[in-house]
Amino acid sequence: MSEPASTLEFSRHNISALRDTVARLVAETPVTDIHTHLFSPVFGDMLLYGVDELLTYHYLVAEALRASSLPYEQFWTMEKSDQAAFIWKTLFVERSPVSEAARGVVTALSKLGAPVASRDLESIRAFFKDVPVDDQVNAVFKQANLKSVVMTNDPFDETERKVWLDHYQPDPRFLAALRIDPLLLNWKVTCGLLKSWGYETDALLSKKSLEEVRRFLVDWLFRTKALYMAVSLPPTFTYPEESPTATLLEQCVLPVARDRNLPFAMMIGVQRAINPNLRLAGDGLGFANVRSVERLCAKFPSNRFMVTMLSRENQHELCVVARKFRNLMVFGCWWFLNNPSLIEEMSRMRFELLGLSFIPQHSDARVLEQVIYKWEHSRVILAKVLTDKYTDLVTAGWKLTEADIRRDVQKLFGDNFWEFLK
Ligand code: FIX
Ligand code: ZN
Repeated sequence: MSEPASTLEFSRHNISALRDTVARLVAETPVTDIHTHLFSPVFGDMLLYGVDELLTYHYLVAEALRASSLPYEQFWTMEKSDQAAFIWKTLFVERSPVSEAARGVVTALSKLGAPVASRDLESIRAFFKDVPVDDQVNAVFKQANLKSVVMTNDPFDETERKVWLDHYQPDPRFLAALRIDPLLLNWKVTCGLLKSWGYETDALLSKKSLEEVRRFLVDWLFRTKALYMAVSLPPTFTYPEESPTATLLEQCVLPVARDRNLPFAMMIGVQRAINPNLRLAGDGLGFANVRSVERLCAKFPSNRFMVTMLSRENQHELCVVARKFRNLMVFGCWWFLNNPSLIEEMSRMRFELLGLSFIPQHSDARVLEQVIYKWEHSRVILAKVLTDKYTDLVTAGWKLTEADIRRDVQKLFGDNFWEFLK
């Protein structure tokens, strides 16, 4: 029998009780993590986990190579375990791991009970040795208090494609999203690939070609049961424009999304490979054009758009556009914004402009154990900001109950997402 909801009412006279209740409910409420690069165990080695994967996360690769004079090429010739040892030495032994990604490793390892205070990588490795992947998934999901995660599923990735075609088995903890960057951003190459898979496509985007792209999308949405389609777009993304991207968006992606009642997620602002020597760690960001988002929301009112942007300077304008278009759901503090100072700034602005009608965070986790720190760190900040907003509210004379807070947090941590999918 679950505890009856507390009848405790909050006012300006019991703010400390309010703070404690918000912190407890934010910690207790399971999360649907709507964008990750995790994979269910059926995808085999595509699911990254363990301390060496945590240490060789591309965020830490960039930070470690910046803090050292090791030649890039020498790093890339190292075995992963040697790369991890180099990063541990550089960022955790020779200096304090104060960056968000480095502190995250400490949080994740500590929460799982690993001897991180020893600063001894070998004893940390020993702690995780031979832990079965399913046990690790269970332990991590429990520790992070996750209901489910949404994967990033790329039908153009040969390894992943094979799993979907040969032996995929659903796992309710790992839901799918269909990622279509190569279709939208590299049509010249992708049209040949689709043709090799039996779709009658050509470079000129003929009527038949567009029909076949729609068939491809329907095939893969059916195969993956994807909750949404997604793309990561450069800062230069503009709509409308005369381009294969705009044509494919208008003629294929958005019509199929409408027909299948699916949102389309746009992650806008990544400047790929500004330092190619860093490989996956070499991406940067740029200020993007929010008017393009506005125009898509206005022109396609029957489509729903989930949008996150990478530049801090785009955030306020994006919130204002979201105020005007209820088919726009703002989500997450993406990548270089996933730092306490910016999560706090963005969340305050979003509560003040959008109330509770946004999705405050996603993890973007690439390594299983990262969800522990990405959600632990964000929950602390969201609880702090939400407490401040509730304090302002009760100070203005509103009466707030625990049931109100529970409802609001459930919206932020999953209900807003699931409602937006309906
Ligand atoms: O496009 C994306 O999904 C980005 O999140 C990734 O490309 C990026 O490497 C990442 O994982 C950022 O957190
Ligand atoms: Zn991502």
